[in-house]
Amino acid sequence: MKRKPAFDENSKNRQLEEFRTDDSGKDLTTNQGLKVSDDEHSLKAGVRGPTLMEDFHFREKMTHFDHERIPERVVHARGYAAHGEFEVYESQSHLTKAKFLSEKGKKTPVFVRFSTVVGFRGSAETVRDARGFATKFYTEEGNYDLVANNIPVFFIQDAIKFPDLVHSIKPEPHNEMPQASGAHDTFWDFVANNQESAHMVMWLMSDRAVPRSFRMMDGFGVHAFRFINEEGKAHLVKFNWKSTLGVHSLVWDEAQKIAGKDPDFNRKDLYEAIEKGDYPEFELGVQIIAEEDEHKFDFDLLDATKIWPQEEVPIQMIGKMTLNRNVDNVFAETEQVAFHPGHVVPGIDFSNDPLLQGRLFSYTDTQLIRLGGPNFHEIPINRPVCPFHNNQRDGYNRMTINKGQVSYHNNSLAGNTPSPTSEADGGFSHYQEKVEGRKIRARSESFDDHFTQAAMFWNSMSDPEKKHIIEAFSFELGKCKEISIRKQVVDMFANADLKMSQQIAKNIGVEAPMSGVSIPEKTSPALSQENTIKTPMTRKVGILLAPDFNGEDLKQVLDSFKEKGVKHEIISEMQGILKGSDGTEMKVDETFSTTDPVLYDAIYAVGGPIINKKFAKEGARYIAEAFDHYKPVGATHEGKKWLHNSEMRKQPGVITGDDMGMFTDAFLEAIREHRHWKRNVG
Ligand code: HDD
Repeated sequence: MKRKPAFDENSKNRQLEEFRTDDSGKDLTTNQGLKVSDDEHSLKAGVRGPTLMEDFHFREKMTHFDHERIPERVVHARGYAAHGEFEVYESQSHLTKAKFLSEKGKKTPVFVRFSTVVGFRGSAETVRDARGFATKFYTEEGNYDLVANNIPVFFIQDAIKFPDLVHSIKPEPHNEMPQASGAHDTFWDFVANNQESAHMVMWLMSDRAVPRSFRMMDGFGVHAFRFINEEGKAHLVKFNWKSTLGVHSLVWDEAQKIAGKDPDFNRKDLYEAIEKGDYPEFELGVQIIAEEDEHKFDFDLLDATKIWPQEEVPIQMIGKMTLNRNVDNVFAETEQVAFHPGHVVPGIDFSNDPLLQGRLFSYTDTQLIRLGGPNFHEIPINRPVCPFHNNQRDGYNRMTINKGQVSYHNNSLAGNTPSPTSEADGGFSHYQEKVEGRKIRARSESFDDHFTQAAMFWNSMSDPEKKHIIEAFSFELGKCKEISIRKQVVDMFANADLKMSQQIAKNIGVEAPMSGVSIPEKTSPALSQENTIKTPMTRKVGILLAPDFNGEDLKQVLDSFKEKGVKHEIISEMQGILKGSDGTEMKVDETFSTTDPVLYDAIYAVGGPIINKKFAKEGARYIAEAFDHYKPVGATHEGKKWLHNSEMRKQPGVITGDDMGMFTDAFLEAIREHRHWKRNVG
């Protein structure tokens, strides 16, 4: 695939260029620069004799290889990243003095890493899990990291419980199973016995936890942060990334099958979209609450298990991020990037959210073991684009050659430099919030309500979304061996919705709860994916094509696809070129053995007059599977024969027809809809 020219004239890209190296076309050397004459054979005493210790080339090559791996991230090990830029719509200087937000049209280079949370580095990507959405802004005032997830709340309220949460959801220690999944006893035992998790678990059981694409999910900074403007006025702020493609998901059966058919499904989607120039875009929205309004809500703003419903606290869009360049080397960039919610710039500060406060310790600490010492900020991907100077020295892998005698403060030998900068001149100064209290290990009572927003989430879902949540709970709890755990969980979620928990109880064979706490009925329509942006842009259609197809008609459909930004792949029985009845030639992209209906957003069956039994069987399978996953199904020409029966043709999102103009319009509309939940899937 040919790489498109991307925006490359930005400060981070220029900096990275200094570190790039291209080995192709060069002489093979050792790391000492010595040209190597043979890379095939170790040095031996005789052709059949033992290898000699003297073979420095062998030793160097093997030693390097033996040390190629580093510890994977303790969470978010499986991830994929891309470069891009962020552009501000209007100056936000009334809210924050952060320079990268203070000028209309200002562009800042960014690096974004998406991830699953639970699975190991090699695990499948379409598992049920939260997704990480971490962004590093390389600003002129230093790196600002917005380390977000695609779910706006978290499992726990206090960071001290993070190791417990993660121990419970990771594979169980005695048998290291299951991989990349919460569907096991210890996780649900944790949930039932730590009921602050209720709201997050509702999200985790929803379609949000099986995103169709990293490009089609939102991101949330979760905590309340602070914006501080030049006058020193503070506002509490929550950050929201909104995908311009909307929020779309897989269905669970499909997600599980993709995990086997293409464990790289999400990264491939991101990589290919960027290579094709379909740059993913996310708008950055902020929710702002004046400090004096902190106590005006029926939830605590410092509680990370609560959203600020956008109907109550509207989201103001302040800029857009475009991801437009893939990495050159996944290890050097994606694996070595080190995010930290504590990487802030003047104008952005923390709240006292106890989850955030604990995170401020954990992230640097984890990089010390993962990246091998305190100099990870010197790794090219982590370097700020502005200069950095201080008296820190030495340590493993120090790259900088600090000149001079002085590495302490205060000093006279270097004129007391490097010297601090006053706040007025851009030095970071912590917001002087007045705090008082006793030292105490306790949580505010205002953190006690665990179910109002869990119930609000449920109440805000459409019927298909509710059905999926019940199915997800039933799957996950059905995998728990301990009946007592199943029972504790349904009793717990009776507090979110009694009928929901009764249905789950029935599905998993435990006694249904008879009552839950009574909660004021609230909804937030923005939570339902039914109300998301819908567009056919970048959707991928699998086209089933056989020899002697109608070339003219196909061309008409493909032209309309192109116009609407819909992608396609030609699927047939064998690789090579297919000839249409009018001589049109189409290259086959995939065969029935190299791809699968679960890997497409829609299936379009065209066929051709000459079809053998195997083709007909596969055609019917592709259609049936797409149909069962509520995807758009289009069929024209001989392709119509593979629709099971006339009943199927009447179902929503199943488009057939002989008038290609009408067919294409209807099919594109069906693709735009994403899934057709009203379909009768038997
Ligand atoms: Fe975390 C990684 C997001 C709570 C401790 N976290 C990590 C990543 C993301 C998040 C996106 C991957 C970054 C990357 O791609 O390299 N984490 C969150 C969000 C949280 C959250 C949105 C709740 C609001 N995390 C959280 C807590 C703690 C941690 C409460 C510990 C007190 N997180 C870590 C970590 C990781 C991490 C162990 C593992 C790898 C890393 O940091 O660099 O330090």
